[in-house]
Amino acid sequence: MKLISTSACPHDCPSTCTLDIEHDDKSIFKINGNKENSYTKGVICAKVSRYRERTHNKNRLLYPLKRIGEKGSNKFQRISWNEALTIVSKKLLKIKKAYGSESIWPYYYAGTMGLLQRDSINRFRHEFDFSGQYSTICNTLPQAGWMAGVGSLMGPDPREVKYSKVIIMWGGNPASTQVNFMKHVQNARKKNNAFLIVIDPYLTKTAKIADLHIKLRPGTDGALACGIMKHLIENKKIDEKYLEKYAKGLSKLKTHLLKKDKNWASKISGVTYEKIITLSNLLSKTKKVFFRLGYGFTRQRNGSFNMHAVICIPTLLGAWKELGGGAFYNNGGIYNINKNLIEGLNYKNENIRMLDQSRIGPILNGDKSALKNGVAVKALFIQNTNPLVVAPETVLVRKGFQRKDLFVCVHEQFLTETAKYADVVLPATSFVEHNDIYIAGGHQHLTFGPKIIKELGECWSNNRLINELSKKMGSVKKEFSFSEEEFIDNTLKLSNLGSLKELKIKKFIDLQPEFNTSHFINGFGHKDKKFHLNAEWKINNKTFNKQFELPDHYDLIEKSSKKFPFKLVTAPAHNFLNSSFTETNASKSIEKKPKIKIHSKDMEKLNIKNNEIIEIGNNRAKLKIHAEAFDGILPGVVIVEGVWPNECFIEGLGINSLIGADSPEPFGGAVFHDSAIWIKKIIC
Ligand SMILES: Nc1nc2c(c(=O)[nH]1)N[C@H]1C(S)=C(S)[C@@H](COP(=O)(O)OP(=O)(O)OC[C@H]3O[C@@H](n4cnc5c(=O)[nH]c(N)nc54)[C@H](O)[C@@H]3O)O[C@H]1N2
Ligand SMILES: Nc1nc2c(c(=O)[nH]1)N[C@H]1C(S)=C(S)[C@@H](COP(=O)(O)OP(=O)(O)OC[C@H]3O[C@@H](n4cnc5c(=O)[nH]c(N)nc54)[C@H](O)[C@@H]3O)O[C@H]1N2
Ligand code: SF4
Ligand SMILES: [Mo]
Repeated sequence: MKLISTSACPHDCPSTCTLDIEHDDKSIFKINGNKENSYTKGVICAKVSRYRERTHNKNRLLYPLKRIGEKGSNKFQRISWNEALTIVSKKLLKIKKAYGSESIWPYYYAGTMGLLQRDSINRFRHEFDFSGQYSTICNTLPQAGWMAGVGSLMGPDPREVKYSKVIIMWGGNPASTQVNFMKHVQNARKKNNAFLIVIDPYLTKTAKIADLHIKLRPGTDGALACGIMKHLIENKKIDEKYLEKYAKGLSKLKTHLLKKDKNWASKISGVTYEKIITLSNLLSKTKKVFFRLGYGFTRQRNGSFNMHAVICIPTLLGAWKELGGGAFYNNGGIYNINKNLIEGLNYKNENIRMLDQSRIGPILNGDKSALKNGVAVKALFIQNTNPLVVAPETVLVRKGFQRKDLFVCVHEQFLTETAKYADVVLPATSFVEHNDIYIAGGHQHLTFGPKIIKELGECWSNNRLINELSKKMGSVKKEFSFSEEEFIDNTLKLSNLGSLKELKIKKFIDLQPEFNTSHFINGFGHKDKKFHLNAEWKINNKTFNKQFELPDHYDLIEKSSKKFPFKLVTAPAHNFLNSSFTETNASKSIEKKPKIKIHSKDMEKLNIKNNEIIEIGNNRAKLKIHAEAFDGILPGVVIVEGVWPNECFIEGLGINSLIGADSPEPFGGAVFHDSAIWIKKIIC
C-alpha cells in the first residue's frame, strides 16, 4: 500500500525543503514539495523530485567491500559486515598504538545534513582522541565576513521578501542552488512589483530573470560595495540617525571612502561608474531593500572582507529595521541545538590538533604546517564527502590517497572516486532509510525525517556504523548503544525543543525569532550591540585588524597576468549537488559534459571554435575540456559549472586540480572561484 510521509531534503542546500514522499515499505516513488511549509511552499528542485532514481539506483553500494587490486583500480571483493568491522577496528587500533591517536583522521562533510547522521562521526572522534576537523570547505569565508559586521548568525526572515521593493542577490545563484527562494522572489515581483538585482560575474539562471544584472570581475565585490557606499555618502543618502544608534565606525568609513578616486571602483570591478550610480540610486529609493548574500562571491582569497564590505551597505541605508529590509546570509545561529550527546562533546579533548578539511591535499602529502607540526595522517575514516572530487588541488589529494602507508575506510552510498581508493568500503543508507532531524541555513524550520523504507541490501546508517565500530574498538559508554530515536529525542529535550513524539506529530517547527531580534532592533550580536563598519577580525591582533579594518578592495586574489590571463569561476551545476547526482542518468544527461564558458572575443583571439577540445591550466595542473562560446561574462573571465567526477574529463583530471589549497585570511576556507589560468588551443 502506498503512503505519503513528510521528510526533509538531506542535501547540502540552504533550502532544506520539506518533502512529501510517496512510498511503500520497500520503495519510494514520487517526491513533491510540501505545501504547508511556509518556506518550501510546494516547490522543490527537479533533481530531488526524481530521487527514486538516486535511492533505487542500480549502482547503489549494497554490501561491504574489501580492496583486492591497486588503490583506485576499482577491484573489490564482497565481505560480511563482521569481517569489515574486524578489519577496520584492528587496523585503527594498530595505527593508534604505533603512531598515536592523532594519526587517525575521521573526515566528513554534509552529504547528509541530518544532525545525527552527519555529526555522529565526531562522537567517534572524541571517544578515541582522533585528530579534529576544521570544516572550512563551505562557510568559513562568508561567515567570517558576516560575523565581523553583524556579530551573530541570523537575519531577517527570508519569507519577508514578499514585502521588499528591491531584492539584491549578491554572489549567489538561487535559481540553481536553492530554487524555492526564487518562488518567494517571484511572488514579491508579482505582488509587490519588487525589482530584482543580481551581482554575478556571469549570466546565471538567476541573472537571466533579473531586472538588472551587474557583471563584475571575480573577487572585486569589496570595490563595488565601496563604490556604492561612496556615492551614498556623497549624496547624503545614508540614514545618519540609524547609524548613530546602531553602528560603529561611521566617521572612519566616511573619511576612508571619500579619499578614493571617482573611478577607483570601476577600474577594479569592471562595472562602469554609471552602473554604480544606478545601483546606488536604486538601493536608496526605498528602505525595503533585501540583500540575499550567496556563498559564491566569498570563495575568493579576499572573500571574507568582501562579505563584510557588502553588508555595510544595508547598514548605511538603515534597511535592517524595515519589514522586507536588511540582509540575510544564514540562520545557523537561531537553533541552539545541544550537540553534546550526538557529538560526545563532554569527552572532547581540547588539546587535540584540528586539521583543515580543505587542505587534505597538503596534509596527506606531509606538509608540516598543514599537519600542525604533528604526526603524519596514517588512516582516514570518511563519511558524507567525496574529497577526491570536491577538495582543492586534486593532484595532491590523489597522490595522498595513493600512499601505500595510508589506510582508508569510506562509508558511502555510491562507489565514488574517493571510495575507489579505499581499503574498505561500507554501504550507507539514504535519507529515507534512516531517522534524523534537520535544521536549515536558508530558513527557520526544524524538520523530522523518518525512516520510511527498509534499508537497501546491507546498508547501515552513519550512526549505526559509528556505534558498532566504537563498541568493537572498546567503547563502553551507554550512548554507543542508543537507537536513532533515543539520540533524537534526547537531543530535542536537551535543546528545549520538545520531544521526538511531539515533532513526529508536527513534522516541522518554525523557529523564526521575533521581528525585533531578527532585524536587530534590540541591537546587533556584538557586545556593544552595534554593527561594526570597522571590523575586528582577530582578537588581540591589532596589526592584522588595522590592515583589514575598513571595507576596501584587498588585493589578495590570484591575479590574471600575461602568463595566466583568465580568471576561472567553478560554479555549481543546476542538475548536480556538488558531486552528488553525478551518478544519476537524468542529471548527467542534461548537464552532458564538462565545458568551459569563454567570451566569443576571447575565443576569436585564441582561434578556438565552439565545442573544440582545448587545454587549460596553471602551476598546479593542466587538463583538457570542451570550449563553449558564451557572452554572458566579461572578456577575461571563464566559467566551468559543476563538480564533475575527474573521470568525466577527457584525461581523467577535473577542475579542482586548478584550485589552490592555501589558507585564505582571516580564518581559512576554500577559494573555488579564485584561480588564474591559461587557455591553449591544441595543435596536433
Ligand atoms: N544545483 C546545485 N545546488 C546547490 C549546490 C550545487 O552544487 N548544485 N551546492 C550547494 C552548496 S554546498 C552550497 S554551499 C550552495 C552555494 O550556493 P551559492 O550561494 O549560490 O554559491 P556558489 O554556488 O558557490 O556560487 C554562486 C555564484 O557566485 C558567483 N561568483 C563567483 N565568484 C564571484 C565573485 O567574486 N563575486 C560575485 N558577486 N559572484 C561570484 C558564481 O558565478 C555563481 O553564479 O549551493 C547549494 N546548492
Ligand atoms: N570546483 C568546485 N568545488 C567545490 C564547490 C564548488 O563550488 N566548485 N563547492 C564546494 C562546497 S560549497 C562544498 S559544501 C563541497 C561539498 O562536497 P561534498 O561534501 O563532498 O558533497 P558531495 O559531493 O555531494 O558528496 C557528499 C557524499 O556523501 C554521500 N552521502 C550522502 N548521504 C550520506 C549518508 O547518509 N551517509 C554516508 N556515509 N554518505 C552519504 C554522497 O553519496 C556523496 O558522495 O564541495 C566543494 N567543492
Ligand atoms: S532545492 Fe535544495 S533542499 Fe530543496 S529539494 Fe532541491 S536540493 Fe533539496
Ligand atoms: Mo557548500
